[in-house]
Amino acid sequence: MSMERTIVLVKPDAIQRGLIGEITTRFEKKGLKLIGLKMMELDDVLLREHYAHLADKPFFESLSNFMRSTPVVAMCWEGVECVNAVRLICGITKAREAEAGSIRGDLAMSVSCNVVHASDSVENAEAEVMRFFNEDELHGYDKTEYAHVYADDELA
Ligand code: IDP
Ligand code: MG
Repeated sequence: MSMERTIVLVKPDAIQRGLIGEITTRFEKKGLKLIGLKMMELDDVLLREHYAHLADKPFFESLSNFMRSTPVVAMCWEGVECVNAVRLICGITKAREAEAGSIRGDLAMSVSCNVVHASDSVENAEAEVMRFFNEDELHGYDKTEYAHVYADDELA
């Protein structure tokens, strides 16, 4: 089983609505390890790269404006196969149809203002870790809780 890293962004709607703590708590309670955390402003160049798969969509401009409307909180989480686990915790893009219990399912109603971003594959997660964090902003430490979150063979 592979130890993975993934990126979560707390989006401007969540910043405005005071949901940073609520969102962070869900990943902490899941048993994930926080290895990077910062508030940052996203610029056009970064957003064009980050949302390259949406560049020709009619909503790209408003998405970009939305993502630049406040700073975001960027987090890097680590855990066994955590890329998929974090996506499940976030829920599907269209928040009003997202499963109850997920962050989007519980906290949002919109397709665009859906409170969080999460990396969607192991490959994209690694690229996004590099995109949002410098190496010296990622912290290695022994999370003693791991002994209770995982069985020994899952950590081997
Ligand atoms: P994801 O965030 O669930 O991975 P993506 O398809 O990668 O979804 O889209 C990135 C972000 O672009 C969404 O989270 C949302 O904020 C915005 N977005 C996606 N589709 C639409 C749309 O149809 N209308 C408006 N905004 C959209
Ligand atoms: Mg996406």
